[in-house]
Amino acid sequence: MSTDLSKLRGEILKELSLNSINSGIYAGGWVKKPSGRTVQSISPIDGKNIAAVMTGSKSDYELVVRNAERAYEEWLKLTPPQRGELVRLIGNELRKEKQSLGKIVSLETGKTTVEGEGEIQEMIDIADFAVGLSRQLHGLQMASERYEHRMYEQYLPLGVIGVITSFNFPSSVWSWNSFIAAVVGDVVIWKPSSKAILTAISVMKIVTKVIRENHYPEVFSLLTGSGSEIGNMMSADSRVKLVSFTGSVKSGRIVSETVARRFGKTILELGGNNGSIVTSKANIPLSLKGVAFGSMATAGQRCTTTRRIIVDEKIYKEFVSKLVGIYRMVKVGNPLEKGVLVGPLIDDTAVKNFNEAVKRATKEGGKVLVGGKVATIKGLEGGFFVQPTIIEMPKVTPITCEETFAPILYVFKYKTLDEAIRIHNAVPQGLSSSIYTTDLGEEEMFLSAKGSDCGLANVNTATAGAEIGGAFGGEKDTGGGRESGSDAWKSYARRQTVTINWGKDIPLAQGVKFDV
Ligand code: UN1
Repeated sequence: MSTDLSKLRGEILKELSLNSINSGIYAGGWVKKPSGRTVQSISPIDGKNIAAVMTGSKSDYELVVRNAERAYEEWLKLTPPQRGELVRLIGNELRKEKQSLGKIVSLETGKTTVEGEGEIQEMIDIADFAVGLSRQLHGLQMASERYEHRMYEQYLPLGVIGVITSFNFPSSVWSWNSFIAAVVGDVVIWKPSSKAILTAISVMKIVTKVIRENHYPEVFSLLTGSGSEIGNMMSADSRVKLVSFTGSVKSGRIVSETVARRFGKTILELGGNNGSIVTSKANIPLSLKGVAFGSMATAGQRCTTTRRIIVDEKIYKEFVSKLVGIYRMVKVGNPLEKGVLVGPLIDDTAVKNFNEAVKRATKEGGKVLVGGKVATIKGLEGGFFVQPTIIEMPKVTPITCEETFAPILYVFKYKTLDEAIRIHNAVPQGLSSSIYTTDLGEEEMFLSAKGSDCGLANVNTATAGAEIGGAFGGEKDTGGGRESGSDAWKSYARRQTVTINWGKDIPLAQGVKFDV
């Protein structure tokens, strides 16, 4: 792939059939003149425009919802395995387009080439998972206490659902929700982040081509626009049965309250503030690699990024100094270049937040061990680069309880595992966690009810980098939602308990008699 950005821009736009101005609304077809603002997609690598998108507002919203409702009627005529067949065809097409889509992800979000392609691989993986699932939407059968009665539960589709995604996983999180929801029988309206809008359009072009060529109902729609405007409309609209939201705790709270007022359903994937405990029994080289990946991959902009490590005082000096060494060596720069592991932050606001967090941590008693400053990359002066940063903290302070979307790692020292777990669980968020140890007792303690309070708990691997096969999500301020694998599909369905009397009388439960 070319690392020359101006050349790459032209290549990508051509490969993905993007124009210099694109429609950001798809409702059974691309809407020619959406009624909202035109926004520029900017590459964080050099701060220059890639292409523009005409986004939607209220009138487009109505069009999209009505189209989705019509598509739902058609979708219900297909069986789950037939719906799975569409997802299979989409997965096949994504395999062919993995590189070109990966490039737009890298250009638009600043991910390294392998991470950009990894994003698309995650879509392919969840497509395969959803296809299998389309033949396994199992319910339970219960033993009835009534004679000649049968009881079971079935999972029925919800209808129209809304999926609001963030810039950092700009297409895979959509697919986690949408492919699973689609096989269950739902239809999906996608509100992507305005910071990764071309990725969403490119994905939709591929997905809708498969739909049209194979004559399936238009079950996927795209609705770009302002987060607060479109997000609020979706959250307040009882036609949208479920809103799956990935984003900040602050916005998630508004979505949650608005949807709850109308008794709708939500799946919330909000902030993470993930910690790793490194014990004196850890395999040090393995732990160093795990922490380095967890804290610096995607320039610290994953919900699952390792933001805190809690290290046993017995190995603290050795471990931290080795980690600082790794941080010094890691190459920051153009994420499309070979050997670069840390690309830019998403925009200048993210850089401001980074600077602010470093300043606050220092004020709260922290000592910067490495990094702490904005990075200037030759030839990419307009890009949003910062130095990967380690800050030693004397205790848990307000800034270490916040999620700053940047490569800042706070380091704490502990004496006992109980203390380590206390520090670990002291933050409001509860997404991912890990422990590095070879000691069975330490590992089991971490995984016990007295251990990690997060939705994801890992042993000898990073907080980041989850596979699609598990249910993904977190506790506390992270919002409690579960997406992706395991039985997370149940969130996209309504459960119905069915009782069938196939006898000739009406025996009543609990021995009640009602003879008329
Ligand atoms: C996110 O940051 O919202 O576990 C999702 C990971 C990725 C997904 C992160 N597979 O790091």
